[in-house]
Amino acid sequence: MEKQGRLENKSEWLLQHNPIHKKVPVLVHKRKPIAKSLVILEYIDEFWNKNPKLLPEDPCERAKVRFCANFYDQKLLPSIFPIVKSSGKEQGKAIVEFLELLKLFQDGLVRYFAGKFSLFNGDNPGYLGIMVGANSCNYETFHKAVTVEVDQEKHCPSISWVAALKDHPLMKENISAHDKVVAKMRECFQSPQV
Ligand SMILES: N[C@@H](CCC(=O)N[C@@H](CS)C(=O)NCC(=O)O)C(=O)O
Repeated sequence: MEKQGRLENKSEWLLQHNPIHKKVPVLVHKRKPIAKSLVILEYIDEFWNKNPKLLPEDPCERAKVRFCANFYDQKLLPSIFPIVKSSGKEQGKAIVEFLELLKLFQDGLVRYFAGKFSLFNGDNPGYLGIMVGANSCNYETFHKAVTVEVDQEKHCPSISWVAALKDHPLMKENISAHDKVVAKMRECFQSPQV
């Protein structure tokens, strides 16, 4: 098993509660484990069934939001690991591939939602907002830990959405402290650049 980006010494608890993927997050509710971020969000939305819901009511809008969240989870996030695991030319190539996927994601949001879409559902982050926010609100820690910086103006037109998410009290409450995350990332990635 590759070391970088992996949790070492997985606990008995994790192996018991998520024996298939052996990954976090896992939500245990009523003694039953529910694994995978997006599955957990859908479970919360359905179990508590409170308004505003995390997913939109309209089936077509729901499908679009789910599609984008899946792309983010399955394509965009995994494309970060090759950046972390490489250096020099290889890292340059990994960055280009990541930026192509980032562009596809951002253009897709604009096209899919015709400028009307927001990562918020009412006052709070929705399904896609939570997924994007939980990872992107920490982008500065990634820059610091991996010493790779992306030109935001050029590559991240959606950075204003991320800034809005970062400013939200729920995100502020739940995003871990910058220095702590940088230290953890360095430890996990064992980046040759740092
Ligand atoms: N798409 C999955 C990603 C889960 C995932 O990759 N979790 C990482 C931590 S962020 C993990 O547990 N890694 C351990 C490993 O890969 O062995 C989700 O959102 O639940």
